This record gives sequence, C-alpha cells and structure tokens, in this order.
Amino acid sequence: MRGRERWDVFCRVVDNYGDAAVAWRLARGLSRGHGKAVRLYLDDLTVLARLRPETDAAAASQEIDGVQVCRWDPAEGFVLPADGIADVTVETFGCDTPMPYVETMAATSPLPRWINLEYLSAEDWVEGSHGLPSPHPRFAPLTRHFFFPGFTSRTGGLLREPDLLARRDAFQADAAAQAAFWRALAGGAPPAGALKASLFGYAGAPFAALLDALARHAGPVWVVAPEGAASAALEAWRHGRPARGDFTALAVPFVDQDRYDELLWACDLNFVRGEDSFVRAQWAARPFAWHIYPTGDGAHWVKLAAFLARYTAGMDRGHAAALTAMWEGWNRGEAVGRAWPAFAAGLPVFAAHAEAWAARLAAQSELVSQLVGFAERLARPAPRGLE
Ligand code: TRH
Repeated sequence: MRGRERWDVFCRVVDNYGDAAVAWRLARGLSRGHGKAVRLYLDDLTVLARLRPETDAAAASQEIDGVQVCRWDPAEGFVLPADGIADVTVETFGCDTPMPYVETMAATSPLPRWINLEYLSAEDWVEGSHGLPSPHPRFAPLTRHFFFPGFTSRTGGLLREPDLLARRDAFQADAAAQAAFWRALAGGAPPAGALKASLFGYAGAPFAALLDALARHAGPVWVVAPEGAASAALEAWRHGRPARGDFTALAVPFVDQDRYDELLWACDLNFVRGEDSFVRAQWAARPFAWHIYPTGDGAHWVKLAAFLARYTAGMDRGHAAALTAMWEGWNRGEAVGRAWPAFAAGLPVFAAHAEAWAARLAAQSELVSQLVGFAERLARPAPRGLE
C-alpha cells in the first residue's frame, strides 16, 4: 500500500442497501480508476455481501476488488489501524468518523484532508453548499469539507464507472447477451415485443395498483421483481389470479450489484428507489419511475419536485404532466391506475428523453474523479474550497 495515496472511507448502514452501495462504488472507483490505496470501513458487512456475494460478512478485514474492506462496529470502539490514518478520509452521509481517528487526524501534520460525502439531491441549494468547509468545533483548524453529488456542473456529479456506458451500449445492442441474461435470471426470455419492467421500491409503494394497470396493458408484459418488498407484493398480488398468456410477473432472486445494472439495461421501464438504483436507472437510459426514500419530515416531497423539475424541463407539457402524475401517484400510493394509460402512451417519448438525459449527464465529470480533484485542491497550501 505504501507509495500510493491512502484513502479511508467510512460508512454506516442506516437501513437498506444504499449507504453501503454508494460507499462501495466510491471505494472501488478510487482504487480501480485512480490507483489509490483504499480502506472501506463498514459497520454491516451483511449488506455488502448482498451486493457483492464474495464478501465474507464475518471477516474483520478482507480485500475485494483491490479495496481493503474492514468491519467497523461503532459499539465496540475503534481500533486505529497499525499503519496509521489515511491521507484523505471520506465519511459518507455524515456517518461520524470515530473519535480516536478524529483525534489522530487533529494531531497529524500536515492535517489530513477530511471530506463528508452527502446525499444526492437535485435541489438548487446544493450548488451553494458543495465544497464548503466546516472547522471542527473541538479540533480546529482540522476542517471537514462537504462534497455534494448532483446533476449540475457546480456539484460533485454522479457516480459512474469509466466503462459503464460502453458496457451498457454493448449489452443493449446484443440480443444474445440479453437473452442469456434473462435465461439465467428468469429461466426464459420475455416474449417478442413485450414491455419489460423491473420493480424495486419501498414497502409502501402501490405495487398492486401498478400490477393491475400492467395487467390491463395492451400487448405482452414481462415484469420482474428482485427479492424484497416488490417481490413480496408481486407474489401476494398474483396469488389466486389466473395466469394470462402474455402477462408474466416474476419474483426473481436479488441479483448482485453489477448484474442489477444489466437488469435495468434489459428493461424498457424501471421502478427504482433510494439513491443508488435511482442513479443507475438514469445511466440505463431507459424510462423509469423513482420511489423516493420517505423521510418523516416530508422533505422528500421537495426533493422529488426538484428532480422532476430538472428532469421534465424541455419535455412538452403533456408528457411532463403524464410523467409527473405517474411518479407522484407512485410515491403517494394513489392514482397509479389513473396515471398509467397516459404514462404508458408516452413511453416512446420518455425513452428518447431518457437517452438524451443520460447523454447530458455523461457530459459532466463523474463523481470519483471530481472527488479526487477536490482532494488535490485541498492539499495545496491555504486551500480555499472549490474556487
Ligand atoms: O436500498 P435503498 O433503499 O437504499 C437507501 C437507504 O434506504 C438509505 O438509508 C438511504 O439513505 C438511501 O437509499 C438514499 O436504495 P438504493 O440507494 O437504490 O440502493 C439499492 C442498491 O441495491 C443499489 O446499489 C442497487 C442494489 N440492488 C442489487 O444489487 N440487486 C438487486 O436485485 C436490487 C433490487 C438492488
């Protein structure tokens, strides 16, 4: 590890997969794409094991894809690594870097760089907060900087592996690869011309109403739901219903994270949620509907509206309204059946839009490169944030 710049990434799983999913992508991108020596401290390896099945959830330390993955149990106290702290420390989503580590940072000269990777939001204020410093209340001049992902050039961008879009294009142009993918996942291929949809959402989503609408859709439909809230709802919905020849609704196993991309690429319409699958659906360049992570204070409605405003800007009013009605119905748990016909009729337009949107986002530098550049700027004498 010596010689390479050392990065430590801290992550606590609050719930579900998104925290670990984002931290893992970041750690792998730093190692693979930028040659950094990366340790990922994660408090719940069982989550990473779902995304990367080769993970040993009981191991204190293991190497996966060039990243040193270390189990970190905040309740057990933090043991400082024998070879010291890193040159750059990233905490994800305000997860609180452990105090012994912070104390060591404060006593190190020159002061190590310390960055908090924030949640993704399309809200305007993100541009003004991206890169801001926050001196530590006890250990100033030790300073933490806030790094915000986002959709505009004045934010930190989105996670995107350098070869992602080339792999997507190759897969989407390769009928045999898609057929092999479906055979492996579902034991068979969708009928020709089927509307193929993937389902991933939180337990409150109106899955049954959506499935009712899909079952009434003209033409063949092929819906798959990886194991979770969506697959449970799908099984319950299907129970006791007669099979219909050109309508297939399948509960499939939870796939590993790289294969999940292929699922999104193989479908014509993806229902996604949270943060990471939301971004991956955009890179899939296919129409999608987002189930936003609901927060108790209702802040998610503002976040949803901010994204919808960006996403539908430039779309004609009728299609923007149809897409908005579907997304809002999907998130409010109502009116999905009413919203579906106009949304379904708009799918060809949404498909062209999704391609243009992905191409526009791809013109932005991806998040890991931006983060590395940001850390380099912080290393210069008298760093002044993002100027
Ligand atoms: O799992 P999520 O709901 O994650 C979250 C958390 O709720 C977190 O607390 C919240 O803060 C954050 O979102 C915004 O949804 P997300 O972010 O989409 O992460 C899901 C990951 O799981 C993503 O990397 C895709 C992956 N996945 C698979 O690897 N295989 C699968 O079969 C499926 C359905 C998903």
